[in-house]
Amino acid sequence: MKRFPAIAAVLLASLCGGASADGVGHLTQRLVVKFRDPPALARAAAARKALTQADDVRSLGLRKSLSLAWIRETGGGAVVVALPRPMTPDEARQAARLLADDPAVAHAEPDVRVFAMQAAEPLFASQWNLPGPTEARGSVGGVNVTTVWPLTAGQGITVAVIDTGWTRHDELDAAWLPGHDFISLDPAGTFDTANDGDGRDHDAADPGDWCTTGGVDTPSSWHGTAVAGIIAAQVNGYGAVGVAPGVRILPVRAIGRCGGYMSDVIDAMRWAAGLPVADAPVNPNPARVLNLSLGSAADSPCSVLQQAAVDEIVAANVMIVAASGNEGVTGMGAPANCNQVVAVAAHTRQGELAAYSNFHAGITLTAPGGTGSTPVSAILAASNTGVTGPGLPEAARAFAGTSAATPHVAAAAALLWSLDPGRPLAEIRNALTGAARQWPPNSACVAGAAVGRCGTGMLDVGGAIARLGSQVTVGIVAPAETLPGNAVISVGASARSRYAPSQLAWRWTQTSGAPARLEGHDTPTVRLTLPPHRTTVGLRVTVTDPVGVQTIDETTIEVNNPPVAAEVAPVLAAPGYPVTHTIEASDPDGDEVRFTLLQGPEGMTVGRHDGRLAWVVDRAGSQLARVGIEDAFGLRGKDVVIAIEVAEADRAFTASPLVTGRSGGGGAFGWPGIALLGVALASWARRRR
Ligand SMILES: [Ca+2]
Ligand SMILES: [Ca+2]
Ligand SMILES: [Ca+2]
Ligand SMILES: [Ca+2]
Repeated sequence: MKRFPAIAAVLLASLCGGASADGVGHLTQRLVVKFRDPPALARAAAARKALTQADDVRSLGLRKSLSLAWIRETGGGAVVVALPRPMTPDEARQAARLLADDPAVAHAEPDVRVFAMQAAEPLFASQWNLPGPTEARGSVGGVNVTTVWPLTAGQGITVAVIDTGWTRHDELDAAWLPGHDFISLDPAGTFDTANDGDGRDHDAADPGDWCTTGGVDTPSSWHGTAVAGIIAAQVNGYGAVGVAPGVRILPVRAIGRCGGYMSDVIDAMRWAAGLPVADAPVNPNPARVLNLSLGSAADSPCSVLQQAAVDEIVAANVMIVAASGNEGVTGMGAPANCNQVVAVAAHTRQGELAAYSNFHAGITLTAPGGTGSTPVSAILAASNTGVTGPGLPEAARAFAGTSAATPHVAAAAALLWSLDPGRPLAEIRNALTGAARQWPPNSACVAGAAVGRCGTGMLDVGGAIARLGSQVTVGIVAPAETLPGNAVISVGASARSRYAPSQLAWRWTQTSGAPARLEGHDTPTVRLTLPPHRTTVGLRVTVTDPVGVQTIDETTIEVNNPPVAAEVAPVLAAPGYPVTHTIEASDPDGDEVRFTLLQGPEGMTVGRHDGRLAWVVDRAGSQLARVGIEDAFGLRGKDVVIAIEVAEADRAFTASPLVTGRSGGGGAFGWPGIALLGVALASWARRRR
């Protein structure tokens, strides 16, 4: 058995003080509520709008027996609302659901607290291993986890660190669970390896693992503390931050002075996963992920007993993540070389395979192990000042090796599981391997001795979360009815995502039709000034979440102006004579106008395409005709109503013999200069019979 020593050296200034772990950090006292706004409100003056919204919020609160107060309007036209007290994420979600049930509410969700870890953690700026390569201060080798934190920090998941045990540390005291010490007696009946004066016991505290070989002392490594720190260093305004600062750490001690025994490691693994171990009590906090930053020599195989334990643990849906080893050779010891173990090799800040890292066809992926002894190239990890026994907690030390790479992967698995604890191990593993980024072209993994022996790529936590399936769905709420040209409308979309709407990137674009004017194209609600004439405006919204998962929705808005008829003067007629009258109507879009007779004297017809009314007048008196007009696309205009005055037969007229008329100004017989029938015509008509 051989322990991987931490390549630790430069002591960072011990950063004292700082806040304690922020136990109420995830509470929120706010919701974001989107009302089904009457459109008029959108155009109301700001002050009036605020009053109206405040009233809406108050009455909503009364309806739901929840004291609510208006805070402000969001860019997207939603309203930020204060709750009566701080609520846990679950409570806030329940409150949001309650409000969303109200008919006046289109959407409601908790205003999730977002943490600026960069600002809070003094050493964050040196943690090149955490941001993604395209982020500010990002490095080629970064694991791209900072974008994941607004979503989850790993809450609810336990990671077992099977290592040298725990030490008291401000970064970890809130994360440590009660573990177990599995280091048994040495063959001679001594406690040289255990170094705590006894064999297996319930206390996994790390008494120091200094090792004397050939008369030379290697100082204690505080290896378990460092590995746990890489996973779970807290957001507490002190020191650094871990990959998954919300997870709990189960410290299981299996490595002591100068190493440990594989039999102890196997028992520690079984116990950590919740499987029975003969001389240990049942583990009340089984881990979902086992971190093994340890292993046997690169040429030693996975033993039968070890593989059996691995199989049993994996069958329990627990992931085992193990280091490939630091011998810089082609090969890999146990447990990394056991089937079904996630084997991790180390890459550098630049994405090179680290010179010390073992590489092998069985490697699953690489993660930042760093190099050297300064934070510029190594990984910052929690430590202790003690040279032999424990001294004072030390904020962080530079740490490098496959021991540093492995906990990045274990923490990433915990983050993925925290979002969906029911996921089978294979899906979590596939997400991690599938999303791994390619190494740069000069890496030995791409062009060198290690081709095909570095796994699928470099760990990318954000990508892995995206791989687990797009969680963004978006639906546009657009008016279904046809709208007139130049209308100003708002089109909204609501997104369902693990992220709050304010954390999503919105982009509205027009995909077809005559150009409309878009305002607020990067908010959930876009304001459109429609083009003047008939067209179909294609509209697309693209929503991107912080890890790059993107989804779109599209809609079309029909713009069409109805035909308009000229004003129609009363039509004068005389009984017994054929009459025609043409309705003048036009369409602002230049569309053909179609006419339909809706109501009129018996026998009246209207030309479908020319609007020509024709009928034979049968009796005197006032009558009414109603003609519907629509354009070629079926858009109806205002009905044309025609008053018909039929005079007595013997009444004298002085007019043209033609009994025709045109409504509106274009006709020859416009009202009041109307002269429709004449005596001459009447006589002529009678003669023809
Ligand atoms: Ca002991
Ligand atoms: Ca002990
Ligand atoms: Ca910290
Ligand atoms: Ca039209």
